[in-house]
Amino acid sequence: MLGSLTGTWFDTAGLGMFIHWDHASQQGLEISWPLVGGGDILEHAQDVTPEQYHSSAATFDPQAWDAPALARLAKQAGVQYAVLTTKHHNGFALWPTQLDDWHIGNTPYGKDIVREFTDAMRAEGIRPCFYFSLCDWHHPDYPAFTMEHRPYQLGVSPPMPAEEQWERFLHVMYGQITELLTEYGDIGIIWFDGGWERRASQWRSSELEALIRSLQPEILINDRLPRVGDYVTPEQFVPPTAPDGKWETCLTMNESWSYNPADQDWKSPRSLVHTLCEVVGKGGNLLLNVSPRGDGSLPPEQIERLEHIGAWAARNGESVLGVEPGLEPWQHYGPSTRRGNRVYVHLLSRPYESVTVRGVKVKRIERVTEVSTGTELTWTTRTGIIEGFGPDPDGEVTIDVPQELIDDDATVLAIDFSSLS
Ligand code: JFZ
Repeated sequence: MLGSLTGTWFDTAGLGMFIHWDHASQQGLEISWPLVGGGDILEHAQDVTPEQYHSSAATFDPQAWDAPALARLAKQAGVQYAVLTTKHHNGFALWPTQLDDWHIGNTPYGKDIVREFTDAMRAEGIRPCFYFSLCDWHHPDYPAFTMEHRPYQLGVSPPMPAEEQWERFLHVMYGQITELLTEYGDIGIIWFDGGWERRASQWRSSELEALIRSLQPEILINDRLPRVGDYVTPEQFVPPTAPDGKWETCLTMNESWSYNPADQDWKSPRSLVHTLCEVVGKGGNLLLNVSPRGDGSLPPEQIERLEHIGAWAARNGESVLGVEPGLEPWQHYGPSTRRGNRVYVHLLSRPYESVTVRGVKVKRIERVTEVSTGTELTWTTRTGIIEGFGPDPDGEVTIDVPQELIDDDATVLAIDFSSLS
């Protein structure tokens, strides 16, 4: 476990929304990676020159960007926090930073997207959070990535600029982080990325952490600033067993982070519901990504998926939002969660006729219900013959699940116990 923070809102948040967006969405390019040649890590990342990539900042004018509408869509899906790419590896800032001229204020749009985002999310009760890339492939003092630097080599630190250049870059970077953490109210998470290009000593990680905590004592810092981190961030993957401490899986709906019409490899809405159940059952959060188009609107495939999750959450959301992990994996063939004396079991396969949950205090079971309809279900219990004479035996409960109550996405059963301690 990296961090030592305990008991924060993050522990039971369940669902977050990631937003990857910049001016190059006008070109339908995956975010940042095309300018270094695509890279082998992202299947659908194109290969364009840095000049081509950066060129669309000049025409960025997302008139269909409607932050309040996005916040409402997020809210109905059950989203508790939202993370916006304030600045990705390509270096373009979605707020009018005073430390550099490469920002939204110098585009035809002109307005502060970070402000629109934080205001809109807060209005829906969603915690605004900031993604911030440490590496900056545009800033001359980083220095900027050019064709001469190709091929991009993952895991190889690019050459350091002269000392005074690096000092200037750190001044800009620390200044930008200070702007983000002083001008926009309370921020839930600062979600760093791109730290692999330099060492902790070069980022001055401890100094940066101290600055962040002085500006925002309650903020969470993810694990991608080398040697810092309150929680771990498995990417595009659900760990087979729960990581130690706080964690969050970030996941795209297709295989791209930003709007990329060449990528039609969509995950099914049902599989997204299943992933949400799996992640929350292991004590993590699902940070599900969306990718606005160049005009700011969301692609219909993404709206459809958020609405689908929202419809499921309207029926069953109490089992994934504001809950703790439930049973041990051997107790039930699927995810489970818990709130107080109520255990939720998620059925990610269709039961033939019944579902059995093992290793529970069977005499303390008061009631079993199907969550979306509130229908009370019948059940029987079994214990070892000798144990059954004891006052409080462990045993198994077999719950009858009528076919007509099977949910198209994931059926949820609630088992109420008189006590669970
Ligand atoms: C990083 C970003 O590069 C990506 O664009 C996106 O923002 C994601 C959430 O985070 O993803 C990475 C970064 C580095 C590696 C893989 C994915 N890597 O080193 O293999």
